[in-house]
Amino acid sequence: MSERTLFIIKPDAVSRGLIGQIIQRFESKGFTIINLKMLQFNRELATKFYNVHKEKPFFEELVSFITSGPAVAAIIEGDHAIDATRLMIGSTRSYEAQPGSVRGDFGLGISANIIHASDSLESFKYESGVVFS
Ligand code: 3AN
Repeated sequence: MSERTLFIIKPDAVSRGLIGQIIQRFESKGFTIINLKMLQFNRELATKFYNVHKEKPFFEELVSFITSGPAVAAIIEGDHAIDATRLMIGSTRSYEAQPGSVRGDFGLGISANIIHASDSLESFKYESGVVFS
């Protein structure tokens, strides 16, 4: 079942020069890149993007981190893209993410955790609308 998902390479990964290595993993896995762009989140865009987390205690940290530097957004397509991508990015807390996953191989942080990916079709529709409109 071919579907699309969105991932965001976060400012920590961009500043560390990991864009190429991260995108390559998704290409090597067999996904097709449908859309790709570099962007700078401002507060307004970040607040909209992270709307589901607005009541969470870490919301401010989240907004402040995602706006701290440029990010890269990608829409990819392939079989089971949403679930496969979530598996490939690894657990939210990078220090406990499986080696072999993007977070497991490249990061240690929670807010600064290298990559975001939509966790459902509904999130994909919402998040890709926010980032690519
Ligand atoms: P994921 O990105 O793995 O789907 P979510 O949706 O639970 O994780 O959280 C969204 C983002 O919020 C995470 N990517 C992470 O950057 C941040 N986050 C989650 N939990 C915490 C926390 N306890 N402290 C700081 N930031 C957090």
